[in-house]
Order: sequence, then structure tokens, then C-alpha cells
Amino acid sequence: MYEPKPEHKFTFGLWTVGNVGRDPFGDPVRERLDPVYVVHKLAELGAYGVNLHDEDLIPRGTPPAERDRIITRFKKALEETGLKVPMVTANLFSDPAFKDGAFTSPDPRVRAYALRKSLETMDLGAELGARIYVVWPGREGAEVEATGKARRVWDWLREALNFMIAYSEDQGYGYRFALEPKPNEPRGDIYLATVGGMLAFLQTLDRPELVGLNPEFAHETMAGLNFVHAVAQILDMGKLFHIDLNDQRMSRFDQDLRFGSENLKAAFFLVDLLESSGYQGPRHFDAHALRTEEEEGVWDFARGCMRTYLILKEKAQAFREDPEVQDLLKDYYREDPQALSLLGPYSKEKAEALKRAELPLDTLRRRGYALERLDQIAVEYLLGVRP
Ligand code: GCO
Ligand code: MN
Ligand code: MN
Repeated sequence: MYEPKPEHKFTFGLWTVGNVGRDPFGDPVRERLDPVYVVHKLAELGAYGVNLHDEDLIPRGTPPAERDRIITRFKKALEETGLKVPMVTANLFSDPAFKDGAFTSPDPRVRAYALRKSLETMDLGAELGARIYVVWPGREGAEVEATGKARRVWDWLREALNFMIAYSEDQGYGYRFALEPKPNEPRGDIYLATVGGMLAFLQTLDRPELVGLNPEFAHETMAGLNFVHAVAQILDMGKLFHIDLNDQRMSRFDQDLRFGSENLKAAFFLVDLLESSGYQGPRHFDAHALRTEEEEGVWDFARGCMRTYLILKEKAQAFREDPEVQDLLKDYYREDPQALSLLGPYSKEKAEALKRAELPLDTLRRRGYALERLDQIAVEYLLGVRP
């Protein structure tokens, strides 16, 4: 029961299960895990794939011969286990050169370095079979407004992304680009802060059809927004290219908690949404084990993410199939042919009919929607007392 299998498309990042537990106040509490070991462990746990930043696999400054050796060894582990690398991304935040931005650094030499690093990451990903390229603009933000940079960054971001997309097409890599918004951290404020802003921005790129989103549960929650609604809007626009699952308390620093460990109800309705949406992509856990854990705790964390997802999936399905829920929803969405005939696409006749129509306002003002009952049923599923 609830055993993860590759067909569930669960993925982790090398940087998530490999997280050494450093925080702004505390040193690492765990040793760095060998990526080859991580591949074997994740395969054993039933994951589908492993994602990575360039530097997670190939530390900065690695000489070319050593780079080739690392890749050969890593690919061998992938072959042995059948684990996939669906997504890659460039680390454009750790190097001190990126302290005032990567693509939005005021210094064109830094912007050139960020762009080159991105192209090299695409090369690496192509070698590993990745088809999704995530762009997380974590350092593209500011603490100081006095530069007026907020007015300039959009051109720089567009230029960099257009370049990268053209490179991917030119090389025949076939990447789909997934942009990841976040409100703040590590910058005081990040320019591309929310799902809504990112959806609007991507429409201004040369090839918007190749660009979508990588929304993250924690990021919208940090901003006090509703992640389920954000994902629903992304789905409506056909732009869910990847998803970062984790958990988070509202209005805190980025906590990257185990999926479903904090906002169970939101996680329940998120799984309900994802599983009914036809989304075929990876279910990626961008989270890490608590700093209190040694290695065994890391695998407990990874198992927990997947197990909770599968439990919620089963519960969501049972909730949707519950006859009482179906009755309540039938009534909630009750249809009225006369009212429906007044809605839909505009016509002169319809507008006139609409003005003449009798609408039973008294009844409408008194109508109840039975949402207390519906929500209580959801809670009872979550509490395990129903069915
Ligand atoms: C964060 C982000 C990152 C990105 C990752 C992939 O808050 O640190 O979520 O984990 O998802 O860099 O681009
Ligand atoms: Mn995050
Ligand atoms: Mn993320």
C-alpha cells in the first residue's frame, strides 16, 4: 500500500536529498552524499527521477577531464537503475559573482557569465536526457531601489531567456522552459515574485509556446497566496511544465518542509487538482530533511513525501466518488436552462433578453450552498474517519 513506483513520476533534486542542512546561522550537519549513491538510493525507494543543478553534479572549477569522468560514472548509475533526469537547472545564486543578480546584474560581464553557465547546463542536461529546463531567478531581485533597476531588468531577463531558448532550438535539445517565481529570499525582494507575474512575463518572450511555469508550494504560501488557485490558473493556460512540491508555514522564511507536513488540507486539494488535471509531468519534491536528521532521516523524509502524496491521492479519489459529495456538488452547480440561455457569447438579442428576464432575486438571496457540510466531509476524510 502507498508504495512509490516509477510510474508515479516522483522526482527529487540532488540538492534536496543531498542537502547538508546548512542555514544562515548554522554550519552543515550532514556530509555531502555522492550523486551516484543518491541515484541508487532514490531508485530503491521507488522514485522516477533525479533533477540537478550543474554544480550539484559538477562542482565549480572542475577540470574538463574530471567533468567527463563524473558524467560517465553518473550515467552508468542511471543506466543501472533506470532512473531518469527529467529536469536540469543552472545554479545562478551560489557564486559570489551573482551577489547583485545573474541575468539582472548591472555588470554585463556577470550577465555574460550567467548566460554561458546556462548554455553549459543545457549541454549537460541534454547529455543526461533532460527535456525540462528550470529557471529560478533567485538572485534577480534587490534590497535597494535607488538604482532604478526595477525598470531595466525586464529587457535583460527577456534577452537572456530568448537567447537560451534560441540556443536550445539551434542545438536540437528540445527543452521546455519552466520559470519558477518566488517572492523573496535570498534577495529582499525578487522581481518575478508570483505565479501571476510570471505568466504575464512569459507572454513577452519570442517563443512563449516553449515557456511555462515551475510553481512551488512554499513560494506562493510565503506570499500568503493560495497555491491551489495558482496551479489552477497555470493549468488553465496550459503552462504547468513542472511543479515543486513541499510545505511551508505562511509568512516565514523558505522552510522547504516535507510535503504535506504542514498544510494538509491545501496538500489534499492540490493532489486532487493535479491528479484530475491530466498533468503528466514529474511530481518533484523541492524540500529537504530537517536539520535535526542524519542520513536515515533524509530517507525517512523522502519516503514521507511520496507516501503522503499517494495517501492523499487515494483520499481525494474516495472523496470525489463519495455519493454524498456528489449529491452536494450536483446541487451546488445546479443548472437552470433559462438562466443558462442568457449567458455565453454576446449577441444583441441576448443582451436584450437579459435585461427583460425575471431573475428570482428573493430566492437567490436566501439560497444556501451547503459548504459547511461539504468541507466537513473533506476534513473527515483527512482525519481518517471516513469512509
Ligand atoms: C529555492 C528554490 C530552488 C529552486 C532550484 C531549482 O527556494 O531555493 O525553490 O530550490 O527550485 O534552484 O531551480
Ligand atoms: Mn524554494
Ligand atoms: Mn523550487
